Formats: sequence, structure tokens, C-alpha cells
Amino acid sequence: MAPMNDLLLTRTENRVAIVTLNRPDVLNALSVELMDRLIEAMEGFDRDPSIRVMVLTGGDKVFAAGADIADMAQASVVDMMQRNNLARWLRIKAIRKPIIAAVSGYCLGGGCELAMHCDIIIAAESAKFGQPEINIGVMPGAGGTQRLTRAIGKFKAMEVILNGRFLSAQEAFDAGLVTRVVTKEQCLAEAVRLAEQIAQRPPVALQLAKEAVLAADEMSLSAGLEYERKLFYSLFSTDDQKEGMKAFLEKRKATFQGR
Ligand code: DAK
Repeated sequence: MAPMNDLLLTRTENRVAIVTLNRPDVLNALSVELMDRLIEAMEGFDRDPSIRVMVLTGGDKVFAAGADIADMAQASVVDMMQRNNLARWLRIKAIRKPIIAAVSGYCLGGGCELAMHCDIIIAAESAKFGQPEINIGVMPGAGGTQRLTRAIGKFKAMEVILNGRFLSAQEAFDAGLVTRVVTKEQCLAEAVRLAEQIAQRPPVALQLAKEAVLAADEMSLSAGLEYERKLFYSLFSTDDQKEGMKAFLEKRKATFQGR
């Protein structure tokens, strides 16, 4: 466990890494430094064979209220371009292991975009999702216009992005942005419980299945089906496929090695 004054807390249990944003004084605003710490931690867990799933949370009060406005308020176009933030977000997008977001409280702007880089979103009833960048003179810049629109559709996304309206956890669930809504007390525990279940699945199949689902946003249906089929066939070169099918036929639980 990292020290309590650290920007980012991490711990691991049962092959799950739990990563906690920890700038409560500014509602976990995503400063450049925090983003860099987050990316380093996630890339480290992505490389670590003892970890199979990550849970990302901001604690039980707030997920993240967006990028740090104080970092950007006086920036010029050139400053923004030189910070090359897009490259940071691409590194999060490139994480291959499943990531579950446990979202309580505000999940806004870059915070909502961060949650949408995750693969599953468990929301507390207190969660509020939004892209309020319009209120500070800008617009989403880390995929909000694209990922939110794909998740909830054009007409709901337009209201959220053009008018800065927050969606409650229940509205976000009804619209398709959220996997499950639970109480605030259950939120992290539910995300960890789900992560521990997923962590028992074969890691290579998990990685390729995540890749295939994400490809659905990038490809035509026929190209996506073709891609899926190739990934499916490739799994027949893994020990875990042999073990999984053999264990089924022998009516025992499979033990997956990630090979
Ligand atoms: N940045 C910096 N500080 C923030 C912050 C933020 N995003 N959100 C809150 N804080 C700070 C407040 O300034 C306040 O600090 P003190 O005054 O105590 O020093 C403290 O956190 C508590 O906030 P409030 O006093 O405002 O708390 P309330 O409960 O009254 O209101 C709120 C909560 C979430 C409604 C409010 O804080 C709020 O509206 N926050 C801003 C939300 C927002 O506009 N988010 C979008 C930020 S822009 C990029 C990619 C992505 C982005 C940028 C670039 N590239 C690829 C280039 C992303 C941009 C954004 O996310």
C-alpha cells in the first residue's frame, strides 16, 4: 500500500489490482502528474503476470471531477499541444487486461472519459456522470463526444454534452453507460467481487475477448466478424483452451495458466 498522502493508491489481492485516485481536496481532478502516475501503475499491472484484472476507483465520495482546470486555465493552444495529452489517453486505451471502474459521486469531464476507457462500470447510486466542459468554454477532449455517443446514443449524448447535464446512476444505467448500480457501501466491493470472478477466467482469452469487443467500435460488422473469427481460432493454440475443454469433459474446474 502506498502512503496516504500519495496521489494514487494501489493494492493487490487475489490477482486483482485496485487503483485509487487520491486527490480528494480537488475531487480527484486529473492533473498531469496524477495521469502519469495512473498510467505508470496501470501499465505495470498490465505487464505483471500475477495480476489479471484491474479495478479503478476514486473512493466512495467522488470518482473524478475531470481534468485539473487550474492546470489548463492559462494554457495556450501551443501549451496544450505540447502537453500531448492524447498520447496519455492512448496509453490507457492500450491496456490489455480488463479494467472495472467503481464509480461513486461525481464522474465528470475527463473523469467520465476515464471511466469510459474502462471495460465495465459499477456505479453507486450517488454517481453523477457528465461532460460539463461546455460550461468552462470548451468541449470533451479525451473521447467524450465519441464514446458517450456510442454508449448512450446521439440524442441523449447531445443533451449531456451541449447542456452539461449530469446523468444520475440510474439514468446512466438505463441509457447503457453503466453495467450495474449498487449502493455506495457496496460499490467497490462489488467491483472487486466481479474482478475476482473474471480473474479466474483464462487470461489470454480475456485479453482477446476485450480486444474483439473494443474492435466493434472501430470496424464494420463484416470486418469485425472476420476479426473475431481469427482471434477465436488463435485461442486453439493456447494450453488454456485444451485445459478448459478437457476440464469440462472431466466435470472438474479448469486451472488456467495464461499460456
Ligand atoms: N479541476 C480543478 N479543481 C477542481 C475540479 C477540477 N476539474 N473540480 C473541483 N475542483 C476543486 C474546486 O475548485 C474546489 O477547490 P477549493 O475551492 O476547495 O480549493 C474543490 O475541488 C471542491 O469543489 P467545489 O467546491 O466546486 O465542490 P461542489 O460540491 O460545490 O461542486 C462540482 C462539485 C463537481 C459540481 C464542481 O466542483 C465542478 O463543477 N467541478 C468542475 C467539473 C468540470 O467542469 N469538469 C470538466 C473539467 S475539463 C484533454 C483531454 C481531456 C480533457 C482535457 C484535455 N486532452 C486530450 C488534451 C478534460 C477536460 C476536463 O475534464
